[in-house]
Amino acid sequence: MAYQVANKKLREWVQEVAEMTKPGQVYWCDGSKAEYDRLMDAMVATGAAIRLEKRPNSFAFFSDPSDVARVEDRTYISYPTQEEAGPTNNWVAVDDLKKTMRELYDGCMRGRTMYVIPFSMAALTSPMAKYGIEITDSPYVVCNMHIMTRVGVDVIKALGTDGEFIPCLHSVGAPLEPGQKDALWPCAPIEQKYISHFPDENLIWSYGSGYGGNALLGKKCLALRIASAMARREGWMAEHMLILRLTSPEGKRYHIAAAFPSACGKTNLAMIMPTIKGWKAETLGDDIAWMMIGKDGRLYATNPESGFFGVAPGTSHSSNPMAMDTINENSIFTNCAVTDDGDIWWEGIDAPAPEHLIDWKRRDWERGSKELAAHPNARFTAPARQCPIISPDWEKPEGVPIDIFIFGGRRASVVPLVTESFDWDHGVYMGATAGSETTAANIGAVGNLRRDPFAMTPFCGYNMADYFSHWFEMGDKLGKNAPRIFYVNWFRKSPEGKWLWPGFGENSRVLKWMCERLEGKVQGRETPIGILPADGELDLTGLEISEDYLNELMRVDLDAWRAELPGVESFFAKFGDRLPKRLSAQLEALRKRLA
Ligand code: OXD
Ligand code: MN
Repeated sequence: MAYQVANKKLREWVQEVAEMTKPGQVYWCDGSKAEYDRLMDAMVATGAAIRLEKRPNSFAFFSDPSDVARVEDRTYISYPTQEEAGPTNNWVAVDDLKKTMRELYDGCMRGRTMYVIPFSMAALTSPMAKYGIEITDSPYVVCNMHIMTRVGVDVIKALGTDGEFIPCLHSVGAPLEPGQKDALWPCAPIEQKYISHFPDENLIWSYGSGYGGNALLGKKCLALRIASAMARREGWMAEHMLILRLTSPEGKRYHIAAAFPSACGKTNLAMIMPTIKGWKAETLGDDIAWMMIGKDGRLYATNPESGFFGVAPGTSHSSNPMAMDTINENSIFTNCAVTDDGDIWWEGIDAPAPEHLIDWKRRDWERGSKELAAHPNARFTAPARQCPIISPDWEKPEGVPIDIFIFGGRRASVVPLVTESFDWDHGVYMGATAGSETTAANIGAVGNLRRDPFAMTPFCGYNMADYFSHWFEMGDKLGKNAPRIFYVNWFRKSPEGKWLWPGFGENSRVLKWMCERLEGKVQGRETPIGILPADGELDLTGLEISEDYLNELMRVDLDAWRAELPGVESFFAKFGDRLPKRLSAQLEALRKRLA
């Protein structure tokens, strides 16, 4: 051990895990650049990583073809009873799940190094910070954690002799026998993968996958699943939301937190370049918001992460120039294609495909090939501080006060471009009934409509019905300080299947309307589903959009909305008596307004 660890519970837990997993050696991480460089050099030497000549200190990795995304079917929220996990989570009883996983963990790190990673979610000095210790046998995970979280000896110091930490155990589940050649991306077969959470103990056990949220346990496992359960107990919020600051030409600041399911352009919105004159945006977070009520009664948000783990395909200088500038250096690319001159490439990047690439399956790829060169869920891992529009306040310990919540999803029809809720309860209904057509970020069928309340379906660490109640309770506590709530759909299509709205930087027009609603500068138009922009309220200066498209974007198709009601009703029915009455009352009120 390169440093002293005064925390007895931590020392004992590490020893207990080492006895169970039987690694070749144990290494305590210090979070230093030297450590990062050493691990990367070693991975380049084995061929697991490729050093990219064109991007300083950047590396490409390729996963096993079976290990390319979060595995929701193998993700468990484990309580003594299934009722506590609720109908949207996979559940196995605590003792049974632990028994199964202990058998898998037994000797699973043989022949490998066991790394102990002390990390903080949120700036160490933030009142919202939570400390975690991830134990992993993957050096790739260590390097990603260096970027995504604050790793270092400072966390060990902050823990002192008896500070609380969240134990996060991870193994790729591929022990090495003496003399056995390691795989370039070791992992276990799908039926042995387990991403397990024990919220009563603030405990995470992950086995068998090395990819993203399955393995970088600070992100979805800690900062959402475990944190959401803690937040409910402690009266705060852990949400799957980006955080953005918008400044008006008059210099007034608005803070926006927005929840979208995976791959709905969340990172693009987080790094938006407004196309409307005089408005400026700053990024504070692209995926997760932790929010607490401040002394002034407002809701303050902080981004617990320190990096971006963004979807690469489709990212370009036109879709997200700020992301492109963020990933010029010190970045990790996973499942992107690699060019002959040592750069990365993916479908939808600015440059046309070169004649030859190494594709994400490490095969030669020729231009014109029918196969995708990059996996649709290929990712970049990049330090948040490298984002050119990162807010100077992104690490402010107390966070920023939220004015606006946005929910949304990917809907080709039915849902208009923007709708404001009538009040908090109606906003909670909007969040609770949010739906999206599925994409490649989650393993499963692509293109089905899935109800994804608050974009939290895969991330809520307790019964979702109780989570809805928690939203109502937070609204009651916030009272007149509660953020206003809006619902957006950037993805509506014409009957011919054409996008109606240009999206990206043009979404700033919609954000401006929201800010003007807060100021009472625009009246909006009341409809049965909420408040929409009245004619002429959306600033379309300089945008070419046909009248037909605009009308279709703003159309409230009452028949289509009525046709959605049975789906919402059966979705709500899943929660039985636990569903808050205030939510069923909202459904009834909507039914009446649509009648
Ligand atoms: C993500 C996700 O990776 O939500 O952020 O899937
Ligand atoms: Mn996400």
